[in-house]
Amino acid sequence: MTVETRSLTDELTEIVGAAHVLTEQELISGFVTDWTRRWTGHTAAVVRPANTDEVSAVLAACHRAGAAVVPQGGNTGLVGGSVPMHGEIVLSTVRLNRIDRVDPVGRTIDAGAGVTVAEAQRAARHHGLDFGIDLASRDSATMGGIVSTNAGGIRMIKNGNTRAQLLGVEAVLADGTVFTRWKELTKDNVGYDLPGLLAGAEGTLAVITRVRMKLVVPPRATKVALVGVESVGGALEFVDTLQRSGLSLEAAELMTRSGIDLVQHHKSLRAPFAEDTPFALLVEVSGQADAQQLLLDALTAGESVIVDAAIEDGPAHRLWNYRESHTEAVGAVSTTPPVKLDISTPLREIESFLAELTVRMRDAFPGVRAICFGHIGDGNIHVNLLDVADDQREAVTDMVLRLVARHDGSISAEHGVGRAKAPWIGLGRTPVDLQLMRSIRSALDPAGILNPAILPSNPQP
Ligand code: 2HG
Ligand code: ZN
Repeated sequence: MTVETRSLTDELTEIVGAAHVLTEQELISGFVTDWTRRWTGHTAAVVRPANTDEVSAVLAACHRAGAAVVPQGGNTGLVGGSVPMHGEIVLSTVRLNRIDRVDPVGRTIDAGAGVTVAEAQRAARHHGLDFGIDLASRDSATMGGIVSTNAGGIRMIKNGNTRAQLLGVEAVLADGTVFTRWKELTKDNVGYDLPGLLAGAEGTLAVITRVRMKLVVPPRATKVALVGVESVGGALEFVDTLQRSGLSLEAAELMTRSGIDLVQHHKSLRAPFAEDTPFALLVEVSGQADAQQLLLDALTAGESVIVDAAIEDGPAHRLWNYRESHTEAVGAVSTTPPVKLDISTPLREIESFLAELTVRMRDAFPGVRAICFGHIGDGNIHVNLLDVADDQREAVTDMVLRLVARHDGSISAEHGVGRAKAPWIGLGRTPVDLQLMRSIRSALDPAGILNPAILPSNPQP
């Protein structure tokens, strides 16, 4: 440890207390490795401030010392955006875990950045409402984390992304200045949308400490159908049929036979269908009292593309389990940390993208297994590549992301850029766009101490 680091650690200890500056290896190991175990960094200290004032003092101290800082929520990110790869101080939001208020009239929730998505959901449900974002990592993912990555999740098709839920934000700039825009207005056009700018900034512009988010009225009842289809085109056709049927589409998720097989074995589940189909679509719908009938009508109308279907009343955990266990099963089964490429394409391109991907993978990387699944209604596919040798990671990522770009897609749909995609950011944004991002960044953090290794650093064309 250097002399400067030691004195910074002392200063941080004065601010948050000795119990909340972690320096010992066994205490910090969970903060320096990401969920996928692909990214492991190192740090002199993990700091856990209890409130905004402490976050401000911590950042001011780091700023004075010229020490870089990586903010971290539940550490469930999948692009290595919240691990200290270059020895940055880790600022954990775990203690910013208070829900200050749920307003059932204005339908808003005020929550600390470290409140988990599941806690926000529970608080909202207590008032007959719900939080509009849901994702498999709900028990660990935090409000600050989902805002910072602008997470999408399984309800995005109904409620929009995290940015769309965000009304107000309290955040601390790199030098310790506290920025607050704390309105509960859905219409408020006074100048730039700064909360919206912080959403998706991946902790590079400020550390979010509190958020005011919209809540939604939940559907009174839902039906879930797991539908076996022959093709991606068939799945999209059925989604379209549902959207035109008078039902409200709550979720639309695509899986492949190989993904379902993997989950089935990993979780010891029964096969969902009597007959094997190359793709499965999980849909959740809500509607009036006749939702069951409308769903059956839609399934009948979709007969030409549907091979088999199972229907259950929501929440239908049994059916959702096939979809929600994909990440865990992939992580457990792959012999190497999976290469996780969260991408999106226009709906018209999904089928050709996946077909081309299959052929290219087979030809160029025969030992690599590709498991693709995701939020098909949003054009968002999670390309998970298993058993990728270390010396193949870059080449396979490059191949997939270039293919995405050729299909008019985005190299990051909902997980962020992080470290995993940083070298390819030029595939998604023009040089002028990147320059504007850099200007914004240096306006807010001229010394470049907030998560300096990401967004937008050194793109390769
Ligand atoms: C999901 O949709 C998450 O389940 C994780 O975004 C996706 O593991 C993944 O690639
Ligand atoms: Zn997802």
